[in-house]
Parts: sequence; structure tokens; C-alpha cells
Amino acid sequence: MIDVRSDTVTKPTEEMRKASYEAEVGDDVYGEDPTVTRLEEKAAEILGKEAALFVTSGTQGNQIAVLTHCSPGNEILLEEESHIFYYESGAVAALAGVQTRTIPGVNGMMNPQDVESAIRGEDQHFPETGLICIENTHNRAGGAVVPVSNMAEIYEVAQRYSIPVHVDGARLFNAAASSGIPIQEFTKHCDTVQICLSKGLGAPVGSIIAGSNEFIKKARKWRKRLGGGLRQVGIIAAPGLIALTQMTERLSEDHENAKFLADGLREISPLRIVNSVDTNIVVVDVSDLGMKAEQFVQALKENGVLAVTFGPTLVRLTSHFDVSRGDMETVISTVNAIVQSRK
Ligand code: TLP
Repeated sequence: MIDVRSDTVTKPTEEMRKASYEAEVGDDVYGEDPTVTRLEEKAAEILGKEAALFVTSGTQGNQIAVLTHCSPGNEILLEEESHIFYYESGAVAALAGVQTRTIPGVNGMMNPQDVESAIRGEDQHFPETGLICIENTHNRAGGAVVPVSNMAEIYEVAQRYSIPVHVDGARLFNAAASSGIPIQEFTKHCDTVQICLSKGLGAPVGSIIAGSNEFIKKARKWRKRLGGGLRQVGIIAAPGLIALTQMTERLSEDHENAKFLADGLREISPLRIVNSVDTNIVVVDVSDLGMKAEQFVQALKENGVLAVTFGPTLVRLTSHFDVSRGDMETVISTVNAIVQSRK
């Protein structure tokens, strides 16, 4: 099987497994795990923030950020197809007790004027705007890179109204690799950021949230409340350290493979590629083939390729560390065979 469902499916490298085995560990709830401490310090340094915290997943990191920044009854502003809104099981409502106000974006980018207009004024009828979230790269916009200039404009608006900005940067290193812009140019336009170690960077588990010392202190407490205070966590932090320090450079390879795949699929009429393929995600519309996404994904599976539906007629294919250029060639010929068999 060639698995292009997501970059979450990457398996830890041999070096990561060895690092887990050899990791120096201690009880992190007592602050005694040297490996996770090293990971957190390194992450804070790379992301240009005062402090960082290791969390179990991207979802947990985003939720801890919302819980730490907001109070129940707040309203948060976020792009209408953002992961926090679309894919986190309603957690911001269930856990933080906040309501969402979504803003339609273009390629994952919110218009700063729309953000400003959505900020609530002083009125007893209104909820307070507690947080603005930006997603970069934007998953449902097909891995689109949200430009630094757009983040800067939104951050400027937010600062004028003293509202914090959180970046769901599950794939922020992909944004940096694709644009050639250092990661800190992105992270300087937000108060807090979440990055995933377990997607294109290949670690088996974990994410990082980073922000001010004060934010991380409160976030640590929220992590504990959520049952995320782990003990000999160095076992999983050790591969995370390798992911963070050795795997970011190679993301461009995934991007080249995604472009190669998109170019191949574009040749296969009547398929349409609907995203700009900035990074490692390719979104294909199969409607002109008279097929639903589910049927197409099933046909792929029967022919040895795993992909995911991304809408009624949209299919997402994601490149990552565990799929090669040769695998992409196989995916293209498999898709071609399915399309030809429909004619
Ligand atoms: N995305 C997953 C699925 O949840 C959809 C995927 O396969 O793409 N932020 C963004 C932008 C994400 O894409 C994801 C995962 C998360 C947060 C959550 O990360 P995890 O899966 O570690 O909770």
C-alpha cells in the first residue's frame, strides 16, 4: 500500500527509535525529565519565544492555547475552514466554553479588515473577543502558505485591540521551507504557536506550544488538567528533538514530490487539481469523472493507494517522508488506470 492519506502516517526513523531507547528520563511532572526539557528549550529557541511546552498532539496544543488565552463566554475569531473549527470535535465549545466566529478566507488567508470588523465592541450584549487564530500552512486550503505579510497585518490589528493571536502551525515548518523564509519571521507575528512534530517531521508523537513564560506557566496547568502531565516523557521527546533539529530541511523534498504528483494528475483529463500545491498537499476534484470522492478513494484503495476524502467530490493526497518519487509515479499510473476504466 502507498499511504498518502496524511503526513501523520510517517513512522519514526531508526535514529528516532534508538534515541527513544537511549533517552535519559525522569518524572516530568516533577520537572525531572532532562530530555523533554532539552526539547522544550530548543523549541523555544527555534521558534523565537520565551518558553515552550511539549504536548501530546496538535489538537491538545491548540486546545490548551484556547483554554489559556480565553475565559468561558469569549468569542474567538478564526478562518471558516480552520482545523480548530473544522476538525477538533467541537472542543473549543466543549472544553473552553467559547463560541466561534468564522471568517471566510482566500487560500487560508483572512482579510485583516474582516478580522477587524468582527472584533466586538464594548456592549453588555456582546461576548468579548478573546483570541484570533491563524492556521499556517492551511490544511483545508490545500496546504497553502499564509504569507508573512498577512500575518503581520492581522497581528497589527490584534495588538491595537489587545487581543492575543495564536497560530496553529501544525505545518509551519512546511510554510518556512516552501517560502524560504525563516520560521521566526512567521512566529514573530503571533503571541503563541503550536507546531506538530509528528507530521512531516516524522516523530511518532507530540507537538509543541510556545509563547511567553507567563503563558507557558498557565498552559502547563491546563495540560495537567487535561491529563497531559506525562512522566518519563523523554522516551517520546527524544524522537521529537530529532524531528525538530534534523527533519525540517528535508520538507522541500515532500513539496517537490507533491508538485510532481500534481503535474502528473493534471495530465489526466477530466481530473482537476483545485489547490495551488504550495507544500505537501494535493487536492483533486473528481466530479467531472462522474464519481464521488468516496468511490474514488475506494477504487484507489482496491489498487493499493490510500487517500482521504476532502469533500463530496474532493480527494486529498499528501506527500511525506515515507513516500518516494517512485511511489508518486505509481500513484499517477494507478489514478490514470482508474480514470481510463471509466471511459
Ligand atoms: N490534521 C490531520 C487531521 O486531523 C485532519 C490531517 O491528516 O491533516 N492543526 C492542523 C492544521 C492539522 O492539520 C492537524 C491534523 C492538527 C492541527 C491536529 O494535530 P493532531 O492530529 O496531532 O491532533
